Amino acid sequence: MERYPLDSSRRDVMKALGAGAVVSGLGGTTAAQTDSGQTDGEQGDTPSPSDGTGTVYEVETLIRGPPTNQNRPVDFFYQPTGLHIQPGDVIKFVFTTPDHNVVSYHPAFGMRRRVPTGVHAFSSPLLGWQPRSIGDDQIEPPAEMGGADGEQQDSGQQGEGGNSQQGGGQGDGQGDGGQQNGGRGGGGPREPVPSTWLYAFEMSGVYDLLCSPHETYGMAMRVVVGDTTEAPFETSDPSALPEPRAGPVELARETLTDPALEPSNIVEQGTVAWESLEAVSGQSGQTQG
Ligand SMILES: [Cu+2]
Repeated sequence: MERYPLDSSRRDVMKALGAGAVVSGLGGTTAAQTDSGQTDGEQGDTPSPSDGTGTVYEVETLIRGPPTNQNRPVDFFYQPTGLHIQPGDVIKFVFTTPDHNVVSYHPAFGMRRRVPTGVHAFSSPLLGWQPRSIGDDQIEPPAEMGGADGEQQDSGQQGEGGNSQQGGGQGDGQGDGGQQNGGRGGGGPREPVPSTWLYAFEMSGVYDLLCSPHETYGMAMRVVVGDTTEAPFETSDPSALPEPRAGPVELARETLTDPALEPSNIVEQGTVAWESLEAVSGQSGQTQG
């Protein structure tokens, strides 16, 4: 897990706020509060990485084949899939592979609440790369997705987002955030520049997050903020979850009830990698549909 010194985290937050869409996506609990909050007036007391004064953690959106479950074309996942942070810390979502988002399980979205009571609904825009990964005239999904570690770079789809279908929120969210990550070379084929999105977790508790396009493929994650490992919702028994319609649906149920994502285990481990999930490592043989 990468950590950033406080100064750099402040810069990131400011940058994201400048992008505009982030503000509207954040609702009440904004990164701005983190930025304006604890950092000033604390001279002389250098914050340590774990004291919750705005430490920035990175979570990547990844795609990797072959799939660890036959009911998905490839694995779509957040890395890490479980993360323990402190109140006031920020997660910087880096869209290393494109076309994902970050959404809270919240009644406002028609789902049963899986974030602490009092937390407003929040969602990132659908984010990805500049240039876009999928041509606007493409109909079928890519035959081969992933090869996770940046291999998409030579897929040759430089799509030239010229007359794009919808600017919408997506356009706003991109831009700024990503530029720091990728060298904008001159000349040759343009390399994808991942977008980034930040969210500050102010309230202690267990947060379940999903990617709307890939929830059915299991793309979900859990953040434990502070030392509250008691979740008011089911975390370990798929059969005790509410109606799938209220979420989590399909393979996200498997992800979020995996023993590796038990809140107490996340707190103990600090970070839980996708590969640590039983459903992924195959220990439990859950891969037959
Ligand atoms: Cu996704």
